[in-house]
Amino acid sequence: MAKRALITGITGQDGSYLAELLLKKGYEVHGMVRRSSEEKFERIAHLQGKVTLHQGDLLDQFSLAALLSLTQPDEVYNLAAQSFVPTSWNQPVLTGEFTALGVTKMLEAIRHTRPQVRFYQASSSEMFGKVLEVPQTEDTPFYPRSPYGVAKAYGHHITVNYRESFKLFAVSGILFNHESPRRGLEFVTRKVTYNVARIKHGLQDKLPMGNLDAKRDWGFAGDYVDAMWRMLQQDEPDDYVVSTNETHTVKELVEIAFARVGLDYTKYVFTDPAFVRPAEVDLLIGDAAKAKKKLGWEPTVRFKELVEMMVDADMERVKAGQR
Ligand code: NDP
Ligand code: GDR
Repeated sequence: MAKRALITGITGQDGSYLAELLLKKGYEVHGMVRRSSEEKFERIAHLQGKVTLHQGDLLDQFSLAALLSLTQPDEVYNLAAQSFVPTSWNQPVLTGEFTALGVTKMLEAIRHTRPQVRFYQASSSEMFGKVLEVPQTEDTPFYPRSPYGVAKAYGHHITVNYRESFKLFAVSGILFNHESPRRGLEFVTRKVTYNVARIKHGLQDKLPMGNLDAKRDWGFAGDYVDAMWRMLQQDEPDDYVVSTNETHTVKELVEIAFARVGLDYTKYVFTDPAFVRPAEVDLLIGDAAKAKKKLGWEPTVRFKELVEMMVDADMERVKAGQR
C-alpha cells in the first residue's frame, strides 16, 4: 500500500518540491493549507489533482488532530512557519506562535492521535546566529539573533524533547539557506535575480539592498527536500545539518547575478538602511558530514549554478510578464 504523507506549508517553496518528490516515490500526499480570501497556490498549481489539500492552521490545534485522524499519515513534514527573518522583528509574537508553539501543537496532536507517525521538523541554521564555531555542525551551540531564530531554537528543542520523553520518531533537520526559482520574492537570492531580470528588461534601473557583506551557505531546495525524506527513512530518529559546506557573500551573489545578463552591479545596487537588520547573522557555513555519512546525501547544485538557474528562470518570467 502507498505510504501517506502530510505536509504543512505545502504552498511554500520547500512544500512544493517535497510534494513532487514524494509523488515520484509513489506516496499519497496530503497538504495542509490556510484559508484565504483568494486561493493562490501557484507553487503547487502543477500538482493539482495529484495532492489532496485540507484546510488547517498551526494555530488551531484541533485542526491538526482532526487532520491526522482524517489522513492517517505515515510521515508528517512540518514545513509551515513564519519564515522571513525581518518580519520576525515586526511580528515577534506571531512568529513565536507559528514557528515555535506551532511545533508543540503538532507534536501534541501526534502524541495523542497518531504516535506511530514519523515527524520531520524544519529547523534552521538561523539557530546558530552569532556563530560559536566554524563550520557549524549538529553539536555547535545555538546563539540566535532574531525572534525567528529564537522560535526555531524552541522548535528544535521541543522536537528533541518529545523524541526523548515520548519515544516519538521525531527528527530535526538543521537546514542552511536553500533557494530555487520558487523562492519567495523577499528573500535575498530571489530579490536579486528577479530585479536583475527587471533591470535587464528595462523595467527599473536601481536595486536597494541591505548588508552585502553577510555570508551564507546557499544550496538548492530540490536537493534539500531529498535530505528531509532520507531522515525519515532511517532506523533511528536523529538530527542532521544539511548544507553545501561553502560560504559566499551577498556581494558575490549580486555580482554573479548581474554578470549573468552582462551587467555591472555597481551601476545599479545601492545600500538602503531599510534593508539592514537590527542584529545580523554575519557568517554561516555548515558541515554536512553526518548527513553524507548516514543519509548518503550530498548537494548536486553549487552556488554559481544556483544563482544562474534563478536568473535564467526570472528572465523568462519577466519576459512573459509574470512574477
Ligand atoms: P515559505 O515561506 O516559502 O513557506 C512557508 C509555508 O508555511 C507556506 O506554505 C505558508 O502558507 C505556511 N504557513 C505559514 N504560517 C502558517 C500557519 N499558521 N498555519 C499553516 N501554514 C502556515 O518557506 P520555505 O518553503 O522556504 O521553508 C519551509 C520551512 O523550512 C519553514 O519552516 C522555514 O522556516 C524552514 N527553513 C527554510 C530554509 C530555507 O532556506 N528556505 C532554511 C531552514 C529552514 P501560506 O502560503 O498560506 O503563507
Ligand atoms: P535569511 O535569508 O535571513 O538567511 O533566512 P535572506 O535571504 O532573507 O537573507 C540572507 C542575507 O542577505 C542579507 N541581505 C538581504 N536580505 C534580504 N532579504 N533583502 C535584502 O535586500 C538584503 N540585503 C542583504 C541579509 O541581511 C542576510 O544576511 C533564510 C530564511 O529562509 C529562513 O526561513 C531560513 O531559516 C534561513 O534562511 C536559513
